[in-house]
This record gives sequence, structure tokens and C-alpha cells, in this order.
Amino acid sequence: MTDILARIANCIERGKINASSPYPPDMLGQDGADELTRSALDQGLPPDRIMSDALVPGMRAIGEKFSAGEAFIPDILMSAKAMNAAMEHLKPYFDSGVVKPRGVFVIGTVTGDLHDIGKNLVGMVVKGGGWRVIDLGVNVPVDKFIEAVASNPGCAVGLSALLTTTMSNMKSIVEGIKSRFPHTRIIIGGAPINQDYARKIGADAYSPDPQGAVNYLNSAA
Ligand code: B1M
Repeated sequence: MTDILARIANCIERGKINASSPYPPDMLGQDGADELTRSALDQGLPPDRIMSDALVPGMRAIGEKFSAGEAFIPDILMSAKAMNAAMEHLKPYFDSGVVKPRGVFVIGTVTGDLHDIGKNLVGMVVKGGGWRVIDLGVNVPVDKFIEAVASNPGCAVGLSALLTTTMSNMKSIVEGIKSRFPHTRIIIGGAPINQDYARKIGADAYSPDPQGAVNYLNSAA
């Protein structure tokens, strides 16, 4: 990895957005993901390489720390902000098709459930893993998931639920999607969910945390 890519990855991992951002204190005054990504592009580094060798490893590093209990929600939020600052520079290349996302990931919190903090974290980390994320929001019924899968052939789907009363809605959503699009990969998660439950309702995977979701998506992409 070139020096500048390593520096961008470090900024993403540490949540250093730009030169004027005060966080983290030990990087005060230094360039952040914003300036370094601009300068990497100006140096002629290909945007897909900046994505794969800087943004993705930076988000992976913070995702793994979070899984290991060595980083916390605010750390992920700062990393996502730094990643978004870098993405602003790469966005035109994604929009023009020069850089292709790894795939499309449709995510939502299931019918009856309004909890979205965990779902949003998963979306951010998956986006940082190089995927295009379509966030359907909360209280999402089966029809809305099916519509999104129909409009994005080959996409993977993520379902989140935080209530023991709404986790049962995952079953009908998985069945609804699979009956129309049997090859759609579906991963589920949320505090009351476990591997057994995923298997029982016919979901393809379960992850207890955002990084596990990225690892699953990448493993089968
Ligand atoms: Co609610 N709530 N809540 N709540 N709430 C819980 C979940 C609860 C455990 C609190 C309690 O009683 N101790 C309890 C559920 C009990 C149960 O079902 N057995 C509960 C309840 C009962 C309720 C209401 C019914 C309360 C009421 O009105 N009487 C109500 C329901 C509303 C509804 O949804 N219809 C309600 C409402 C709310 C608020 C709106 C006030 C608010 C949500 C705000 C929001 O999300 N925008 C809220 C909150 C904040 C909580 C707690 C305190 C925190 C949840 C959270 O955000 N955790 C929660 C108690 C607790 O957990 N301490 C509680 C942090 C988040 C990062 O974790 O979402 O688990 P989590 O996500 C993790 C993993 O699970 C995983 O990755 C994330 C990061 O590691 N993950 C995935 C999540 N989705 C994934 C998807 C994947 C993979 C991994 O792949 C697709």
C-alpha cells in the first residue's frame, strides 16, 4: 500500500474527517480523509484502488475492533463520517461507472419495529466495505423488500429486528422474498436474533455485528 493510501485508511479507522476537525485530538491539524483522498486522486491514483486499498481496509479495521469490543458506537460513527468525506471525492467515479460497487445491499428494519441504530451501523459498515447500500428505513413490510429486490436484480438483503415481538415478522419477509426471488441472499441480525433462528426461518446468514455482515457478503459475492 502506498503511504498516502495507508494514511487515508488510518484516517478512516481513527475517524479523522478533515484538517479542521478536532477529533481525534492526537491528529489535530493534520490532513484528514477529505484532503488526503483529494490529493491521492490528484496524484493519479485510481479511484477503485483508493476505495479497495484505503477506505475498505479502514472501515474493516474499525469494524473488527467493534466486533472485538475494542471500539464503540461513537468510533464507528466518526469512521463513517470520515469515509463519507472521502466518498464525496470518489462519488463522481461511482456515478459514471468508472468504479463499480461490490454489489447492492438492501437493508431495513422489519414491520412493526422502529429501532434503527443498529441497522444504520450495519449500513455504514457495509457501505465502507464497497457495497452500494439501499436503506429502506424502519417498519418495512415484505412488499417493500420485494419491490427493492425486483428493482435491483442480484442484490443481497439485510433484515434487522430488535423486539421479540417483531423478530417473528422476519419469517414472513424471508418467505415472501424467497418465494419470488429464491436465489436472493438474506442476512439477519439484531439483539434477539441468533444463528438458530436464522436457520429456522430460512435466512442464509446471521451476524451479531456489522463486520460479520460485510464478511458474509464479501465471502459469497
Ligand atoms: Co426499544 N426496546 N422499544 N427503543 N430499545 C429495546 C430493544 C429493549 C430491549 C429495552 C428493554 O426493555 N430492556 C426492549 C425490547 C424487549 C423485547 O423485545 N424483549 C424495547 C422495547 C420494549 C421498546 C418499546 C416496545 C417500548 C414501548 O414503547 N413500550 C418500543 C417499540 C417501538 C417499536 O419499535 N415499535 C421501543 C422504542 C424505542 C425507542 C424509539 C425509544 C428507541 C429506538 C430509537 C432508534 O432506534 N432510533 C429505543 C431504544 C434506543 C432501545 C435500546 C435502549 C437500545 C437499542 C439500540 O439502539 N442498541 C434497547 C435496549 C438495549 O439494547 N439496551 C431497546 C444499540 C444498537 C447498536 O444495537 O440494535 O442491537 P443493536 O444492533 C447491533 C447488533 O444487534 C447488530 O449490529 C448492531 C451493532 O453491533 N445488528 C445487526 C443489528 N441489526 C443487524 C442486522 C444485520 C447484522 C447485524 O444484518 C442485516
